[in-house]
Parts: sequence; structure tokens; C-alpha cells
Amino acid sequence: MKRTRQIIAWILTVAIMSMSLGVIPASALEQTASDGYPVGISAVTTGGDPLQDATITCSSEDADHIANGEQTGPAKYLVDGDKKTRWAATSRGNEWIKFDFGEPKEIGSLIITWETAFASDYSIFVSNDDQEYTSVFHDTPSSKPGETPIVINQTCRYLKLTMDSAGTGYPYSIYEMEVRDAGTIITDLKTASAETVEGIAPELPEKVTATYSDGKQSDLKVTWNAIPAKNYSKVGTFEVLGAVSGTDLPAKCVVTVYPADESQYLRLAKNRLAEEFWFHLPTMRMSRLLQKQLRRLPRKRLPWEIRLPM
Ligand SMILES: [Ca+2]
Repeated sequence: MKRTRQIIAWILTVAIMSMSLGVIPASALEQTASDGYPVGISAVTTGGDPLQDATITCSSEDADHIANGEQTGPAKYLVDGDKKTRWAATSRGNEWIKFDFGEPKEIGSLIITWETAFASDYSIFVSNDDQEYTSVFHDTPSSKPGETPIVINQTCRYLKLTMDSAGTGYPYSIYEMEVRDAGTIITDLKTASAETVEGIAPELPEKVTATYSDGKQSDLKVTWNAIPAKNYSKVGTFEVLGAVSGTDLPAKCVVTVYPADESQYLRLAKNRLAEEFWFHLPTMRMSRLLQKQLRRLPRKRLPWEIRLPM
């Protein structure tokens, strides 16, 4: 009996040592495909992205093969810097990928490049002891998520992606996972605004306010798309999109077009069609006739902070 315990202890020790070295025999890889237990892979050490220096374990991985001309299967393809190679799970059920950085690392944002076989329910967890995990992200996308950075901003030794529901009829597959430093990712561009009158091309702001993943903000130069003349040929609002260097997020500017014909201001005022109108009143050049007509409107309809020019 005692000898049996010693043998079991010896087997466990060898198993734990193998796992800590990230060395798993090929036979273990084959077993994990059906039972869902982890396989271990030592990622290639390249420096830079902590994911590339991490030891990766995952609940399953398909055999190394070529599918649609792409090298597919093992988890090492998650971090090889090549968006034509991909990891593929063996099921559409509960699957996970875990990164062990060896020591706590600062993780700013995570970018996941999904293959068509995305997860329609997935989460990201972090941990420092591989026991207690904290959820930092959860999403249930109805279509394949874009490569928008997921803000993590945590110092952690372990990072885990769990997939709980498949978005397609195929097992999950991911081309690449990357980490970006906190503060280098633009997470939001504030919508700008501009005004013009009918028939006059609006002057759009040269910069928009960007928010970074660490919460800091900065005004960045924007290149706006050309505006078709028909957009500002009549009263109303329209949106112009633009590009800001360093992000795929579109910049937006909402343009309000006011009537060139002054008499229409009165119509707008009476009908309260444009709330924005009131805030522009003091700066507008108005004829005396229009001023007179506006004064005749019932007092309660004029926001009382508005003072008509004398
Ligand atoms: Ca890859």
C-alpha cells in the first residue's frame, strides 16, 4: 500500500514538472481533444508582447493541418504574429485559452482577431494565483467581433479567454491575440459638431478629442471625408465621417444646416423644430422684422435666457 502511494506521488511529481516546463507529450495532446483537459505549449520567446512570451494552455486544439490554405490547429498560432495562421478548438462547447506570463505583467488592451468561427459568448479573466480569477470582460456578439482593443488595464500573471457558445456551426478559431500597452489605444473619438446655412459648405473642426485606454484625452488631427453639396442644400442635420491616424474608429461630426432664408427662423421658432436654434439666436444677424416677430411669440415659448438683440 505504501509503495503504491510512493508510485502515485512519483507520477504526480513528474506530471507537475512536465506541466511547469510546458512540455506535454504528443499522446497527451491527443487525449485532450476529447476530454477537454489542458494541453501545454511553450510559446516562442520574441520579446515585446507578453502573450508571445507566455506559456499557453488551452482546453483543446485541433491537429496541425492546412485548412483553406491556412496553417491551422495548435495554440502557438495564436501568437506567431501571422494573421494567416490560426488556433482552432475541437468543439463548439466550453473552451478556453490561458496565458501564464511567469510573473505579473501590465496588460493594457487585448486584441483578438477571430476567424469566421467566432464565439457568441466569451469572457476574459485575470488572476495572479491561477486559482481566483476576476472577470474583466464579457460579450455576447451576434456577429464576428472586429479587432477593437478590449481594455484590460490590469497587472496579472494569468490571462484567460473562455468561450461558452459558438457563433457558427464550427469549433472556435482565432488567428491572433495581441496585447497593447495601456495608453496607446484610442478607445473613443468624441463626436464633433458644426453649423452652416443652406448652400454653404460647413467648416469642420481640424481636431477631435480622442480618449485613450488609460482614460487620458488628447485632441488629434482628423481628415474628413468630402461632403456632397446636396447634404447642406437643405435645412436639417447630417453626419460627416473622418479618419484619425492610429485608430480604425471613425471620427464623426454632426452638421446642423440652418435656413438661409431668414423668414424660416420664425417658422422654426414657432414650431420649436430645432432646439439648437435657440442657442444660436444671440449670434445671428437678424432683420428688425424678424426680431419684432420673435418678440410677439408667447413668452413661455422663448427660453428666458435668450435675449433678443435690440
Ligand atoms: Ca497566427
